[in-house]
Amino acid sequence: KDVRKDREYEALKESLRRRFINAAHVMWGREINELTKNEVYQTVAATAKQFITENWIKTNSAYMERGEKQVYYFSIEFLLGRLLKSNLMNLGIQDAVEDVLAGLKIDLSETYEEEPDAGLGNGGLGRLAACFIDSMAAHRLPGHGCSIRYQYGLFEQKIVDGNQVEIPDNWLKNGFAWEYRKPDKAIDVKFNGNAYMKKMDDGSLQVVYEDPLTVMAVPYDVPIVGYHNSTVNTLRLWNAEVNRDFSDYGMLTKEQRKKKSEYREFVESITQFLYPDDSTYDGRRMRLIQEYFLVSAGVQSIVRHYKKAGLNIHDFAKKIAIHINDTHPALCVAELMRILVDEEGLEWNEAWAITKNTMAYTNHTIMPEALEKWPVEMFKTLLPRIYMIVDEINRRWLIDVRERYPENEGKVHALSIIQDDMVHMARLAIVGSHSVNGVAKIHTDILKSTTLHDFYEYNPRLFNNKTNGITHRRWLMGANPELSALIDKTIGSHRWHRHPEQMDILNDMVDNKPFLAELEKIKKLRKTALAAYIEKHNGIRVDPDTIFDIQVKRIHSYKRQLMNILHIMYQYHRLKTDKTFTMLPTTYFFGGKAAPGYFIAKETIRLINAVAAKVNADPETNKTLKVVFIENFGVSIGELVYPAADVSEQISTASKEASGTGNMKFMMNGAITLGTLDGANVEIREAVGGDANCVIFGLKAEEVLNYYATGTYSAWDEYNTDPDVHFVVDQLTDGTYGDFHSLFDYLVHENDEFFILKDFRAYAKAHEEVYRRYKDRYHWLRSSAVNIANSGGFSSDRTIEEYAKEIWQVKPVVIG
Ligand code: DL6
Repeated sequence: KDVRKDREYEALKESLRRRFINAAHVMWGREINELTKNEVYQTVAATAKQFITENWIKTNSAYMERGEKQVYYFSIEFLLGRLLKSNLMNLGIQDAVEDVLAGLKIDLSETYEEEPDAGLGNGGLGRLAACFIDSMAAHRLPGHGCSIRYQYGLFEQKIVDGNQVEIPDNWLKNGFAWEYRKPDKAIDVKFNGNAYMKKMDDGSLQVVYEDPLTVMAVPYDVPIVGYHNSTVNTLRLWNAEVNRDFSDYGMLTKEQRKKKSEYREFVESITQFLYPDDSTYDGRRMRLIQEYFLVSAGVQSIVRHYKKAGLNIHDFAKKIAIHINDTHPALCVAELMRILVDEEGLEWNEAWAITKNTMAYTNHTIMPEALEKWPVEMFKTLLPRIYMIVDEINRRWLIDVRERYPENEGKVHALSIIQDDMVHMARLAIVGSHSVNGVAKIHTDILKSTTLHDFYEYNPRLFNNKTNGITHRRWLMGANPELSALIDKTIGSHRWHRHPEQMDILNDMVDNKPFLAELEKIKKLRKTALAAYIEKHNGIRVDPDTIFDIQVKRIHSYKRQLMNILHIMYQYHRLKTDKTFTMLPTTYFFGGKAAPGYFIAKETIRLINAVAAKVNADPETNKTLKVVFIENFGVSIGELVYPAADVSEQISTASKEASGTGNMKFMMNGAITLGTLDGANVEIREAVGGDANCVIFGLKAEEVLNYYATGTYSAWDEYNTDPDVHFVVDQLTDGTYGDFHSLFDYLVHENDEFFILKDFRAYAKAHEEVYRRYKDRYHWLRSSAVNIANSGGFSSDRTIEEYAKEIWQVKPVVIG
């Protein structure tokens, strides 16, 4: 059997070698040894695509022929990162490609570095969407992504003199190796103009939509490869282009030319940036344009494909599920109604039943500023027909509400989709869906009891929880191959690759000293790799024998990077002034981007870098305490960072982090969570058997919500009652690190909206607890092993199975 396997492997290598050399000839007209590194990367991708496309074609025809229900996951963000490594892994040819390239004196791991991160998202929400499409393909589910092909991804972050500077992320400059442009599948999307109902001769009413501005949406399809199966699903990214009848300028007058070029400029701006500047009216309007562009192109193309398959429009909801990922694609509700009523001629009631049964919505935040709403005037001008539909949905909905709550205009106010001249997108998504879910147990509970309480009370059955997950293939098998190999060896099988919950077999090994020793070695290896990266990129030497305490995520006040750095300032002060103070040598890492217009977040970055500069330069203490800000944190750097952590900082103000997913990536790689009882931390704590294997501190969600409700929190009192807090906060203005009046005022005079001062003392104690545990090497490693063993439930494979069964009712389709 082994001989046969060897032969098969040799044959695979030979076929890969031929395909690779052939691809180089076709693409570049040159020999391999003449290619640049980037050309090598593109050639390896082209070689992989030869395997992928065969299965892609098979998958698409199977879906078309068998007519099984399909899911479309609409998300304005898909934070894919790089695809070469995961595609090779999913195809099962990673080792063979590595061997073939080595034979040609090419290093595959260097080749990976040539791929730009597809940064079509800004954080957890977009990365979740990327994990979900990976898991759908791995589970053979007919599930596709639908998003925008932004010309520029999330900005590249540079740190200049301690400050964040944003550089446009021109990720497409060398092309995107994985996309396929499909101009024949383009869709017209209409904006502006005039819409009204016209009475016809027979007395019926007909919609008229005059003088719209038409934009052509061209799909770029990206294959999404299933893990060791033949499924290849599709992520469809829409690009805005000038319309087909956009003729050349030759015959036009000056005025007409000007109009044409303004039109071109407008169209091209639609898919230019991931985040239009939302501090201006025009920026916000552009975001609404993007949302409708995505929704209209996506839903129209689904209906067109559906009809092409010969299916009956009345059965639409039996065959199609559309997922609304956060409020950005909420207009899917109105767009499907438009198509069903205006184009397919269905009665309103039937169209509404189909729409509701098709749509499902996920809420990802309770932060009020992220619950989108649009001024009626902006909405109506931009989307006149869609506004009429939303208005009618709301009119009918409020009839039901008033019937249910007679004489209760308070309820009408709380539930109305259009209220105070604003269109509320979450409300539209809820009213138009058959399922509303939160992303962690505590988050769903808060939605029910607080944020969406009125909707929950109206229809409790609508609400359900689906705790987030991450793909263990990227975040463990890909990012930490040594740990993955140790798990294979220890469990004695690869079955956990497909069934990550089987990692719980490792619970039998958590007291096994040789196993723990191997775990320790692997952690050291990963810490050394991160240290080498930091030395190269930051010029800072860090010692892998110190504790690696890491907080990487978007910089946001509620995530409380500020509390972390204040605590480091406190430790530094104690080290310098108090001979009795002891701590274990620690390297603190921060990484994350601040929104360009978010002043406090940018000030926090500036403070972290100011503290780092001072502390790292102090020979008296820098063996014990170092601080590193990792520039331009994103998916690929994350793959290096998560496996290297000893301590995972998850310190958001309780109730504010809907779930978090970084917490899961750290846990799966054996870091111990130091966190509040917020988001999925609560379930991580449960999974590892309570406080023995994580360190929990701080205010509970009920306490936080109670402070908000009663307005009884006083940061001023905290500042004045705890001398350590007082001292460290004063350092923001006394010149120790520079001038940070901004942060001082935010904490002391603007009442510290995320309870940093209140939780400071408990946070400091939690660090002492970490040191106490870390000193006991055996118990620390045991905890690390317990975290790994119980992380399988946080794989997005589990999450996706729940969505498939409980929300979408879709089943796997076996290809091949
Ligand atoms: O559900 C994915 C992710 C959660 O893990 C984070 O806790 C949550 O903050 C994030 N939500 C958003 C929504 N927009 N905002 N703010 O990004 O979703």
